[in-house]
Amino acid sequence: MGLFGKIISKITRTPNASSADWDELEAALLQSDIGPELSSKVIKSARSVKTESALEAITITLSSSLSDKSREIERAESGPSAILVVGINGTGKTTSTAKLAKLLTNYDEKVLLAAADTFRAAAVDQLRTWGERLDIDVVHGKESADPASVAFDAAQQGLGLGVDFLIVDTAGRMHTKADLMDQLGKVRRVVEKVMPVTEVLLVVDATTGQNGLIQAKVFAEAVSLTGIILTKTDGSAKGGIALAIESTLGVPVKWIGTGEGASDFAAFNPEAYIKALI
Ligand SMILES: Nc1nc2c(ncn2[C@@H]2O[C@H](COP(=O)(O)OP(=O)(O)OP(=O)(O)O)[C@@H](O)[C@H]2O)c(=O)[nH]1
Ligand SMILES: [Mg+2]
Repeated sequence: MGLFGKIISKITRTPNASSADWDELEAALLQSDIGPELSSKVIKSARSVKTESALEAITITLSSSLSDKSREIERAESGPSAILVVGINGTGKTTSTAKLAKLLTNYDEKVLLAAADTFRAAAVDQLRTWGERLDIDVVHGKESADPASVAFDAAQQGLGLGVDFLIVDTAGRMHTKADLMDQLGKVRRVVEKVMPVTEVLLVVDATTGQNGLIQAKVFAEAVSLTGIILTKTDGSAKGGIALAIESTLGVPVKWIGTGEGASDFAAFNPEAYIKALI
């Protein structure tokens, strides 16, 4: 049974659910990280119908809060497309970059990776190790090079090589640091001189709960996000953050990370997700 399953089935079996029952449901909703706004919307819709229909009302409210944007990968009509992978520190950007590259190569797409996290030498090595493991080329620059210049070089090389996708791994940055957020805009602009940036993916760690929504809001303002990769869904996270982000910002969750391995990655399935929640 999902997170709210127990309390929902109690309510649907009781003709006159008590206010304590509704409070219990609201607490369960809040604990799932879907956020206070959506929680009260769900309670309102469930209370507006007969209790035996509460489950249906909740399912409808949750489903209609999902983004209606496509969850498919966006690509250029012809020629290569660039994907920027962004987010705060340690959310799983580099790992997700590798996982996405693997997924695309499984579909016979030609992929090139750019190590635009130039803050730490270890970051470049991490992506290069993935590249070797997956047999995918990685473009990198000198230590502490300008990330935009590495991304630009990679885009030019990608164009020359005739790749389908260039995936740019960027450094973790605090969403509160304006200069670092501006740097992302610059990375985007220089890549766009060479090829269209069709995806800007924000990597959100599911275990950070409601903070993920704040991150998404700030990143969405700085660089227009096209999708979310929700990582560490194999951990203790309740996962409601996916709904909180989708209902607030309309940015779709496109993939989820389910572990540390290259194949621990899946397309986000909204129906299965709602079912698991309730
Ligand atoms: N369990 C689990 N671990 C993950 C997942 N995705 C990433 N990780 C782990 O999270 C840690 C951080 O991953 P990175 O890919 O280095 O994160 P990052 O965002 O690139 O980090 P910085 O570049 O330092 O900002 C690593 O130990 C990964 O193995 C996931 O879906 N599930
Ligand atoms: Mg990284």
